Amino acid sequence: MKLVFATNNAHKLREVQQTVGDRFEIVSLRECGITEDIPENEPTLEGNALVKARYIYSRTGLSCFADDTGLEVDALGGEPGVRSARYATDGHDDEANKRLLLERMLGVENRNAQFRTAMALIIDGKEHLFEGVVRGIILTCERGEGGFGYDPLFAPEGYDLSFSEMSAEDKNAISHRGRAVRQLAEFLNK
Ligand code: ITT
Repeated sequence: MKLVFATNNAHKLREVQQTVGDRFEIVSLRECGITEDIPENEPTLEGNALVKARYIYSRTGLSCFADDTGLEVDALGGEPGVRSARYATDGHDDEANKRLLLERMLGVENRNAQFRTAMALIIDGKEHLFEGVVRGIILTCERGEGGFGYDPLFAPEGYDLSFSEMSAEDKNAISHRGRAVRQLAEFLNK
């Protein structure tokens, strides 16, 4: 089964393909000829995921899904949350985002946080929402080389490793996106 995933983020594509296995062929935006940026201006992760999925469905008529992910830090009242990609600048500057997060967390004792993914699926014209959450802590400095985004600064609960220090398989097994995608795959397999 062919499914469009509304992203061009190669890391996300790899993670999702790995999670759903061979039964589903995941197609990126670029592969279906969509090159423009899809606006992500909604106030919630769910809103952004739905807007992206609706956009792709109206453009292609193909079954599709979209995610929006945020890092929600308890001591920052859930920030950067839906603004995670644009935390430090309007662009999409991972290095600046991580720097700003470390700055805001300087001297903060409560380092609890979570990654949350909202995933919207449109199939046969019907909309479905899934959510995946992983709790953890914000580290005091970057650790590891793998992954992407905020991964070097996040250690999942019960592990003494950052997401960047884990293998892709181990991250997928417990991550926000892994959890949301497995729910989506279970739904499609029914
Ligand atoms: P698309 O919108 O093209 O899918 P994106 O990288 O903008 O790609 P999001 O809007 O979902 O993806 O991500 C919001 C921010 O959170 C952005 O800074 C990402 O780098 C970061 N992020 C998303 N998933 C992550 C993960 O699994 N680990 C670490 N950071 C992540």
